Amino acid sequence: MHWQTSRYLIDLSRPQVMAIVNLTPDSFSDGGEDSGPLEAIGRCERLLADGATMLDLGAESTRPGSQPVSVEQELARLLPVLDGVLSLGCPVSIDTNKPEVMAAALGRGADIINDVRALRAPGALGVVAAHQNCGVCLMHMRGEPASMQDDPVYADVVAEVSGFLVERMGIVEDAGISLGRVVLDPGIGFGKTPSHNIELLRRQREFCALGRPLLVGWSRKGTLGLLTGRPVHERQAASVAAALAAVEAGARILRVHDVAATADALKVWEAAGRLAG
Ligand code: HH2
Repeated sequence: MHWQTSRYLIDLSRPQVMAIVNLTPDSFSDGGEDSGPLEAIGRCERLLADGATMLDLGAESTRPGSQPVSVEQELARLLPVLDGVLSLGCPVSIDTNKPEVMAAALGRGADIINDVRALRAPGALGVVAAHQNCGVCLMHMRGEPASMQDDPVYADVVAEVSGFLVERMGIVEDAGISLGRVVLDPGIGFGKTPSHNIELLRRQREFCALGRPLLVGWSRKGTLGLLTGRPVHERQAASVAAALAAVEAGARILRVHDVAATADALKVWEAAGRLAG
């Protein structure tokens, strides 16, 4: 299975490590690490050396309770880093839900739009459709980041998330975006309780059956804190375990903070698969 993006046709026969690069002062687990664009670009180089196969740049936090930032602020954080990483030889994804930011980033050469709103913001669909071949990640989110964790209720979380993703695939295809450009994400922690998140992992194969590759982001999230009793910076082992469980259940792209640990774990997982096979 492949993923068409602006500059790269990504082969997903092996799981890919998408490195999270938060350019925000308020991200829930790694905000404020970089003091400027040059430091952020240097961090991206290290993430690639550690085994990342793509970068996901985000300049607006979407953690539970976070507040939106203006287009100008998001672009001011994003574009200097984007310009610096486009020459690093890997697909560059932009984590944004604003059509203006999507248009500017795609105009500069970004490969992928990773949208936690699945192109639902007015104008977003048109921006991505107007681009010939950029990739897009459609993620499920119930509600808004500011309030999405206020007691979300589902009759069957897997069925409802699947239904949403199928509907979004139909809408993007009708807008002229071929499905070869699309990957799907159940949106761990976005309007879901810990038991919903665990159910999404237990029954993850049902999302694989939707016909497009699955991207998942378990890294350092609250459900892992609940399972282990650990604060956000002590969730590396839990994050790697969740990533491997997701790969075992068919996920093909892992959105992670702890790149080296995840890449090492994948090497062992792949070797074990070869031995077993
Ligand atoms: N999670 C976050 C942000 N973007 N995109 C996708 N496709 N899937 C996810 O699970 C996902 C995402 C939240 O995590 P993080 O980037 O670490 O935090 P913040 O939004 O505070 O920057």
